[in-house]
Amino acid sequence: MHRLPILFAFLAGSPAVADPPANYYALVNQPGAVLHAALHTTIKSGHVPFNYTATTEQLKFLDQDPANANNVILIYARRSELKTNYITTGFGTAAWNKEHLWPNSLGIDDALPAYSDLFNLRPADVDVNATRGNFWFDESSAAESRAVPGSPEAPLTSSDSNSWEPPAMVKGDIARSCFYMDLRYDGDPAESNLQLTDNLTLINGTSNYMGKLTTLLLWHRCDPVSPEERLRNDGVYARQGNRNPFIDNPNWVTQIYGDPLELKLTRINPIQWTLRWWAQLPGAVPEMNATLSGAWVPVPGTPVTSGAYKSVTVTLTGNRYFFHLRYTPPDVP
Ligand SMILES: [Ca+2]
Ligand SMILES: [Ca+2]
Repeated sequence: MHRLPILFAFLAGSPAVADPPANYYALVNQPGAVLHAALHTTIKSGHVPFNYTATTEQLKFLDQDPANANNVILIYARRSELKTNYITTGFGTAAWNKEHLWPNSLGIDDALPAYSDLFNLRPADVDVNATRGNFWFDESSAAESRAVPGSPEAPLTSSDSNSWEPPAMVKGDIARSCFYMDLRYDGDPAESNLQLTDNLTLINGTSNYMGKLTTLLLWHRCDPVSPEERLRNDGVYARQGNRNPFIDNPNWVTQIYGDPLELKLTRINPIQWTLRWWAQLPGAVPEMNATLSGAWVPVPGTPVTSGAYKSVTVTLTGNRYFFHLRYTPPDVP
């Protein structure tokens, strides 16, 4: 089992690829600016959408195999495939088409500019694309008929009866694309208000919801921004005129959506404290470091769920305690 101390994950600054223009995020720094609104306005202005057909040629550039200019890298299969094997209908072992990371049927519905937004499009194997369908992103659950791999042609994926789990090396990229879509599309005239949620019952073909928010926040931490992702951000900016702020400044994710590994301590009397954390963390019960020895142990007691949080009451006497929450990703795939 691999254990990833996400709490301490360091969002390293990558070697500069091409930083955003000096004034690109100027609205954020204006007096009284609200981050979400300022970023929404910033990334909407200058966005000139392609027509959908034209995006194919854009992806051939943006997702080109760095080792072979004749090929693109397929997002879930992680296969280098000939650019010429692009198809618009039908199936084929080698064929690829365009995947909407935020599924078209979940609030995009063929409408520009969201339908052709290059931040949301990736080359994908046609069969894998069909298998992913419009599932939301989440960790695959054994209780919901987990399949490993999610598709025979995508060995690093898994799926279950309602969700899709991509390869680890693109989990963060995909999460940041979803954060971008939520931020970019806020219900302005002729545009949907796309919304990420943990309430999976809201996600259907007649709403604009997509998930799962808490899992995507963890994936953002597990798979930090890479130089390749920053290059792609620059490439999209050069083509459709706007940027993904969550690639330029990964800390904005927490500032807008909160910290999924937040652990809140509330003192209720001289020796008793309540520990509170997000209820929607996937997988098993989180662990915390609550001992002077530094050992990681399961959260003590039986957590009580209330709204968006779980909590336990602990008794602490005589020592200093350090509490950190750790989330351990499942072993699959
Ligand atoms: Ca990545
Ligand atoms: Ca939105």
